[in-house]
Amino acid sequence: MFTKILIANRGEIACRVAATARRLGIKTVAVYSEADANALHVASCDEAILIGPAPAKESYLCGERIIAAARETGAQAIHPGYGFLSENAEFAEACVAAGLVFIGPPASAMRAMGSKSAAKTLMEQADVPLVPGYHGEQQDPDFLQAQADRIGYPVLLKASAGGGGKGMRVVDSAAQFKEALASCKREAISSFGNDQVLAEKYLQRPRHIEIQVFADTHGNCLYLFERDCSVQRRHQKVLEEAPAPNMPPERRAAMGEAAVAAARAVGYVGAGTVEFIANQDGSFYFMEMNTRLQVEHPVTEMITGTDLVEWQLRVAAGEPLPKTQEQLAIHGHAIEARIYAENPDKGFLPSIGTLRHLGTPASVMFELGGDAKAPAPVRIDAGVRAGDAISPFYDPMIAKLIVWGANRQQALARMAQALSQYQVVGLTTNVAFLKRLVQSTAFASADLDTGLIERNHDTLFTAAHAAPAAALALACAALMASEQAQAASEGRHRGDPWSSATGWRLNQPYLRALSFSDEFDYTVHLSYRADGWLFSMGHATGTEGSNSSSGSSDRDKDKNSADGDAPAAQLLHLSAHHGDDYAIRLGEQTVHGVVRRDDDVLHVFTGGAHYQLAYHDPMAHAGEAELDTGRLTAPMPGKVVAVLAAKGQQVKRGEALVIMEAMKMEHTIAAPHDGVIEEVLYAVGDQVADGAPLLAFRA
Ligand code: MV4
Repeated sequence: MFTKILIANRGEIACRVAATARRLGIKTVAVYSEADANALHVASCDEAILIGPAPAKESYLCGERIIAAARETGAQAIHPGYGFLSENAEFAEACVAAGLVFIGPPASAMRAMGSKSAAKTLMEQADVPLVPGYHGEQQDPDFLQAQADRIGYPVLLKASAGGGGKGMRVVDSAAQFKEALASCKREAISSFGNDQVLAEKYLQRPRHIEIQVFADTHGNCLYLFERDCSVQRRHQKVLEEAPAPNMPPERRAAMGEAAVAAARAVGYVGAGTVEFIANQDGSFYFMEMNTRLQVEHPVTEMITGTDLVEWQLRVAAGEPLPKTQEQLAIHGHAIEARIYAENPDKGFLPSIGTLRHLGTPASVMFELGGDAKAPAPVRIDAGVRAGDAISPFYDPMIAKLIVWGANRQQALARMAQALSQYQVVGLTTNVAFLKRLVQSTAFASADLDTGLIERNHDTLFTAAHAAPAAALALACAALMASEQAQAASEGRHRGDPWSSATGWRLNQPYLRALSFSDEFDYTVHLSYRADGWLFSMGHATGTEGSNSSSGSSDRDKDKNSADGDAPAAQLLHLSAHHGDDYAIRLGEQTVHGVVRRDDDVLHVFTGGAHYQLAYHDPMAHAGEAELDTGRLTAPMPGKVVAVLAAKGQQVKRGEALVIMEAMKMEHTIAAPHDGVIEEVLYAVGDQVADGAPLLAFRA
């Protein structure tokens, strides 16, 4: 076995490989770009070598620098992870030429699977089932049209050198063929520099089922069953699971044996995946082979109790496969969700920025040694931690969340629960989208095919909902707690309306209006009581499009109201809090949640949902404008909603005195400097004209 390996990758897969190496007592060398100097994968390895600037072309794709780093550090082998150089035959050869072991298949096997049409010819000879079609050299348009007519429409044209869905055209009828062929060839030449195409029968609702295979250098080759990766969007996998739902044992064996035949046909060694597309009736056809360890390998590890990176290292070191086909069995069900920094409501646009806060369900990094009988229910493979940035240079994946259950139903429930416990502040993520997806009828009932997301678009991409009272109450509780803590630390007691230790000394109820917004505007009124706060919420009002708050009609208000009619006031009581964890009572409800403040935004995680409530702090804004002028007048015509000061009271500079509501916004009038209130000129509920003096104040 090796004593030191270099990991030619970054992010979660570099950390994943390092974890197994560490367990096996193998030293690790990380390589990193300038953007990754403080990355988790660098910290996960024993040594680290800087290989270049942030762009992957100048660092992670720079084979020469990586090989030099391996030689410099005395590493004996290079693990390429996935992506980057993992399927680059020249790099694999260069490693060998430099006296290093490439932890992956021989270059010849990568090349044999590199061209779609050449691979199909090999597969045909090995009796691996192929979609009815034509994958030969002849490219004359009339000849290809005759082939398409023979196959029968709809026909799918694919660029021979393509992959990942690029350079594909569906042809519905003979009349459309020539035009589609020309367009497919144009895309093929511009994307891959090669305009050869192949034609196949187009399958209407296919499933993507792939088989994990493993081969060693002693002539052994086996399969570790299948993964169903049908849930994709634009050829990006979103959810992966193992085993495939509704797979009869005979078909599993037939697909496994076909995959092993495919691997043997190209002299495969190491971890590989043979992709099939399957019809709903179960018939399956070879698509392509991925000559690397795949992103979704953990679901296979969980159901088979194996560590596939350990297998890769053993095979690369010349050892035989650790198990035989007969020793492998499926135990339970595993599902993986890819957690991405992206915005599902904006076409899955990557979200770049810093992970300000990361809360995760209890989990392990991966199965140590692999106890097949008792896998951890939740595994997280992550390459970033709180404080790290998601940069525009690399894939914006935050983590892979993998759950195991005794059966699919249990795995599904655990996935929904784990997603509910995944809390990210600082970046937009697909967590809520994933949760809707795993809870959708289509996914829950295993009605899987590659069109699942598009077909269920309306339920998966839902219109924004107004935050419930409980979320706003948590936000208020957090604000109160933090203001109180701040007052206590500053030794302020008097004149601090939030210091409930002293309570409000006057004979009038102490009222405060707080405003928040997300896609909606919220106003919460709190009035101080000995046993808590009386909490009442106005209507939530939409702020977008036809729900614009300015001029919104009563009908609009009803439509967007959080709870129908404005709910009656309820007693809000902060029961306990530990850090960001809050327990409150709101009326009869007991509510628990996490509230993280990120500048002006309160992130409230409760009931499995994430609310991002911008808090419009009156002290931060309204007060400032008044400070200079010293005016204590109404900034515009409106209504007094709170009077926070009383005649004769001494107040400090910046202290809120009166809150007005005008144009659906709250305006706080604050003390321009320390002084005494001589007279309060208006009461709660009074209408005030623009410019009217509100208080008489003496410095
Ligand atoms: C197909 C197909 C239907 N019929 N071939 C897309 C990427 C490439 N690897 C193969 N792909 C497909 N080939 C025939 N004859 C449908 C797809 C396809 C697909 C396949 C797997 C996973 C997701 C997909 C999404 C759209 C289309």
